[in-house]
Amino acid sequence: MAEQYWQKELETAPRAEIEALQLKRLKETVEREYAKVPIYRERMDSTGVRPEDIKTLDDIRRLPFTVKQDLRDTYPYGMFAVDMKDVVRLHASSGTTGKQIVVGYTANDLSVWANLIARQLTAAGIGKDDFMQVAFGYGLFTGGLGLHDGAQLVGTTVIPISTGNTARQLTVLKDFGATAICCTPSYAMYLAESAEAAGIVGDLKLRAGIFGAEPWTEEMRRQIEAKLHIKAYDIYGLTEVMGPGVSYECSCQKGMHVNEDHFIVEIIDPDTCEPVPDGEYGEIVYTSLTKEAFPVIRYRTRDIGMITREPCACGRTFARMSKPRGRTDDMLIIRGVNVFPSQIETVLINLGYAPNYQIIVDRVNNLDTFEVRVEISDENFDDSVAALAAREKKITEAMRSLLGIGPKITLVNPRSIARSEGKAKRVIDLRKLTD
Ligand code: DLL
Repeated sequence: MAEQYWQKELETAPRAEIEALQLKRLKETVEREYAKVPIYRERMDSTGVRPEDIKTLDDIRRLPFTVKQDLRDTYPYGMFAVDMKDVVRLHASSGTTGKQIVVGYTANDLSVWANLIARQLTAAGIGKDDFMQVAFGYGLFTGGLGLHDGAQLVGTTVIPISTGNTARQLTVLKDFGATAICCTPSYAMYLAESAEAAGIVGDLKLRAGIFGAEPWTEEMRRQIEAKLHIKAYDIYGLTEVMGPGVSYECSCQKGMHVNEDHFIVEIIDPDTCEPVPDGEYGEIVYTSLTKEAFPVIRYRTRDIGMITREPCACGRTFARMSKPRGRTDDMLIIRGVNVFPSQIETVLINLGYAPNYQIIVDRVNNLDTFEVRVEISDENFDDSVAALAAREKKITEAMRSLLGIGPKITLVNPRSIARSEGKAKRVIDLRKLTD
């Protein structure tokens, strides 16, 4: 029965109850980690904090942060808190920003994870009657198996297609009658364009999509929803903290509910590491409260977002996290101006372009150059050179008024920007090669 994954009493509990549960679990987790993970014990000893010093939730601030480098330094199993014989599965990050990291799960961890995905699917109205196409990558990436286990738990008919082969994805979507799909939002956009081109959108039974694993804007959500005639839900997570399902959207689509019975979220100023008030942007930090094999204390995600603890119209009282605006390491500093790819995307979609773009930054004679390549649609393909130049100018000006800096815009042919089956690569920063 799907209803069992809607834990009304817990998910709508008064904040004081949620926080009491968090404090109890925080104390347990800190004790366990102090006893079992040398790096946590050494850090706590060196700052003079002991597990018994955690008396209130605010005392979390006394605990040291964990960063990705710690996971690399202890690679592969140095931060595991259980004996390897109790670890039943491993996953790993893609390693695109350096050496890969590996994380593990006990049977109980997998069960908690599947339950949290089931909670999310239930909130999105996905259950027994649904056919869910899991087009996230399987294997070491957490997306495929993470969504798979939760979808199976709520009793959907799971279609474990994994990534790639767009023609086959479309055939399966249509012939197997998928009612829900999960993948990256950029791949959803590509599937939508391909379904339009094949003229099969009207034959699809899709009604919901679960998308995440990369930043995407509200504008992009609306485009995907309109093209595929579905409701698109955001899901957030990261390998180090669990995988997908750390937070998720309900049908209000007003931020992602953090699964606060299993995680504590904090927002900090990335420079000073001081807490940032609710409603203000900062770096998102997560502490796991129940994970056995790979617990984390104050993990700095490098994602930029904000949280609110105001109750949601759905009745849930778990804190909500904004869509991450990007990562601290995605933020481009161009001629001294901070630029997030999501800002570029917003301007493009508001001007009627599809979110198919690439940002190219370089340094020539010590000056940053800033170019955005934007795909035109088939309808605009025949525009005259003068009309295209006018379009480019209009985009440059719109970006200048938002960012304070105007990129060179180059309109490129339809479908000429490479599509990704997983996370989209939006930025090419050539300065990193020349620095
Ligand atoms: O991307 C886990 C995942 C799989 C999440 C499927 C959602 C769906 P990693 O490969 O470790 O794990 O990448 C984690 O991706 O720190 C964010 O920068 C980004 N990210 C994940 N979800 C979202 C989202 C998976 N909904 C990194 N919006 C995170 C924006 C996201 N960025």
